[in-house]
Amino acid sequence: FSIETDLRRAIEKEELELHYQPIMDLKSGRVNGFEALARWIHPEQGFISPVDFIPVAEESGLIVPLGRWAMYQAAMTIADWDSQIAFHNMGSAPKIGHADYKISVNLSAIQILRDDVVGAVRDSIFSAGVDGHRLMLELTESAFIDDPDGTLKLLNRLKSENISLAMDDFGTGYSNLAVLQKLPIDVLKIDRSFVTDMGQDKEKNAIVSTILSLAKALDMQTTAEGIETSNIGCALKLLGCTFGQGYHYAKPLKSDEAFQFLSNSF
Ligand code: G
Ligand code: G
Ligand code: MN
Ligand code: NA
Repeated sequence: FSIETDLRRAIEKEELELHYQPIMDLKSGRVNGFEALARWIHPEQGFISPVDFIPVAEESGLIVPLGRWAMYQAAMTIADWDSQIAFHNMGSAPKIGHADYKISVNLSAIQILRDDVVGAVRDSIFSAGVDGHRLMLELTESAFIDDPDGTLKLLNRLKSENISLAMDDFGTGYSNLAVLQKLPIDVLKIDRSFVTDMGQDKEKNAIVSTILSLAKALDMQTTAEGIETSNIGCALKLLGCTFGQGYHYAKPLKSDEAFQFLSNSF
């Protein structure tokens, strides 16, 4: 069996689905949004992890249709959940959900080089009829290695479409602070390798505190990834981290479970 051949078919036949991991506003305790994570249920092989198929998609160029599919799916999900919430809240039953959550989609560095990302994003938000700021794109520092000027231009064009932007896995890559200062990034996502055991590890705790101060100086919000205990969540809230994501709140959820989670967060 070949991942590449089967992945081409999987994208056409809709064997892929997006799961959604809640991202919490640490101050209010409400859901701020969800990170969309691709899942592949292969008819014979069963579950295949994105850790295995995303690299193949990147090498083969299939990341372009896969990335477009993910953006479109995420935008349609926002439209679907919005209309379910609006419909429910017209009635007299207790209100559910809230109107301004975001869904974020991971963007691979190769997509930036090979696809017209602005065109793809425009198609998605236009088809779904949702405002650009509801869709967040997560990119990693590696996107700046091959073409820093092109990537900066792309981010500025996305921002002029009102798209929300996050820097993913921050702290693990090539952190050029001079470049970071120029980027129209809304959120810095602190990599989970620093967060998960910051309780037992003074150095990791210091790294997280430093990233939080840096983000504050640059007027960016922050998301800590990989929060697995309530103690770490509380500590991060006290340190001024804006958002939190991790198994302590929820793992990535199927679409209907994610909608339930949102409904319960009024
Ligand atoms: O849940 P987790 O095992 O899902 O994800 C593993 C990795 O796969 C993460 O680094 C995540 O960023 C990446 N990933 C998941 N879905 C997508 C996607 O739709 N596009 C890209 N480019 N990466 C994804
Ligand atoms: O690389 P990126 O940050 O896009 O990928 C997120 C990855 O982290 C996904 O594989 C997701 O399933 C995983 N993840 C999310 N929350 C936790 C957590 O609390 N602990 C661990 N170990 N992994 C997590
Ligand atoms: Mn991510
Ligand atoms: Na990450």
